[in-house]
Amino acid sequence: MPASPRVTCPELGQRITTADEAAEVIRPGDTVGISGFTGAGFPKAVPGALARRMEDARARGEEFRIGLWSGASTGPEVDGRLAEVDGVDKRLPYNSDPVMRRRINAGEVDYVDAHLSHSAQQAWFGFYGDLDVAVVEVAAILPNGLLVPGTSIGNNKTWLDRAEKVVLEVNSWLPRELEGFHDVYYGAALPPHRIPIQLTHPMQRIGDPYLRVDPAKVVAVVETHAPDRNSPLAQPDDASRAMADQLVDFLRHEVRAGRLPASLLPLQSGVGSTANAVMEGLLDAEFEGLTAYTEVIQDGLLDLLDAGKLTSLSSTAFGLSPAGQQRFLDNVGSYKGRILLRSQEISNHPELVRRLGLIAINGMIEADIYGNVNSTHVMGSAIMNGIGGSGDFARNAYLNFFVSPSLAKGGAISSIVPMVSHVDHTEHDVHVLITEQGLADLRGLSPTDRAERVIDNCAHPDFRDRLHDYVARARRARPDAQHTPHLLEEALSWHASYLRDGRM
Ligand code: 0RQ
Repeated sequence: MPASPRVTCPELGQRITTADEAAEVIRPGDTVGISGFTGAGFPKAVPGALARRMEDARARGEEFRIGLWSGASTGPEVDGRLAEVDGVDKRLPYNSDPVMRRRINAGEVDYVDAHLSHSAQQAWFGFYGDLDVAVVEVAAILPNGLLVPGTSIGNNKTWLDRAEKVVLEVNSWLPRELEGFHDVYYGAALPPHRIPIQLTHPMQRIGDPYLRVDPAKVVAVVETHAPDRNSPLAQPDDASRAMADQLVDFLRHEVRAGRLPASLLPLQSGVGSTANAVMEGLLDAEFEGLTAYTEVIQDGLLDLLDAGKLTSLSSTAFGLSPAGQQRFLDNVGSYKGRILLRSQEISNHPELVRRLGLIAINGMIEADIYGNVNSTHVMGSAIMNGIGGSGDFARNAYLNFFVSPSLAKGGAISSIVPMVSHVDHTEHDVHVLITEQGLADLRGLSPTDRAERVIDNCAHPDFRDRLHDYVARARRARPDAQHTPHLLEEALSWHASYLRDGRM
């Protein structure tokens, strides 16, 4: 008799234990690699048990902090809870939890904000040091010890391979039908032994449906029954609808010009309400037979799939609202064969993004008049989330878009500035900027032509004159430096003035 319907491997069935006992495996100073990507597939029980141990240690006057690695963002039960008890000294490669964000911005947690496609390989290269424990959520353990992954794969393969000890959480809330939704690539090698990744279509299978683990490393198996915690998405507003319209019109224009096929190219859509609304804009458009090669499945993509506009979609994780999650769970069988989850080193792989020729659509905090984009830092210093996959996709896409309302903070500040306060995507990488005001196609333009177009098409009218005046004065100031004219002191004081005026 198996120990549990979800744990049918006799050897691993013997390691079933409680979350509290499993958490004992983690020692102060350890580095722990957990599953989880955009609120999907994070371990539900062991992090809470670990946080309780940390609190007990603190009550005894002892320090108990760990290094925490994940796929991307997790849920409040992980990042929020561990940050509450001040249990993390180093976090990588992505966070969007507000409590963890506060600790990072207070200088209490070291945050390594890395490209999501880099995290697995850099762990393999040894850039981050050793991994002591992996805590990975799965949907089931098969009789032969293979693992049925859950609602995200993220870095799970790498953490399972690299960690000295492994704790598995088997979550019976996850539909058992998830078996068959995954493609885990096991062909990766380190330079100089790398070979091309033979993927030429978004839905092509190049790996196994299962994760592998050395059973000798599995020190505990914990059974849970708990939902993913995905956040509700803001309803599309007039601004996001206007941005969606801009995007759809532009795609139409590109098809007419013969630069895109009628069914477009595989779509990648970033996180956030704006990026989601833009996807929803495709629902009413004429494009059919769409595909997606992305890292997060937000509701907008599920809508396109349900409407038959999108034929299939490859990702590394779900990132659905509670309503979207319920829709997926209610119809899970109908999505099999149309949704494929991969490791994030494959979903975000530069080689594959370039080969497939993606259309990448991501949110931004601000852009400057020359086309540099800041996706991560508010006023140059405070981290919002992280670069995530935006660099993996944008830099290598066939065509990339960055979208944002033209104003932020209730209209007090402009998202189009003379010089971004932090650069994530350089002017060399950025193709098209979209705000509710309009769209600036920057392809093939010199910096000064870009400046005119960004100001006229994307900046809010309240800021246009000021930005034009900036460029004109910068041009006059340095006749010998006309390529990318700037007034350096003034460029920097643009943001400083927001802080001085108390607008931020
Ligand atoms: O902060 O809630 O404290 O007011 O930034 O802004 O308008 O809600 O926008 O949800 O679309 O997110 C870039 C953050 C946009 C997101 C970003 C403040 C604003 C608010 C959020 P408050 P909105 P969205 C693949 C792709 C990087 C990762 C990525 C992101 C908050 O898209 O994290 O692309 N991208 N990954 O007030 C000051 C400005 C501002 C500003 C916005 N100009 N100045 N604050 N804000 N503009 C997915 C993954 O990688 C997992």
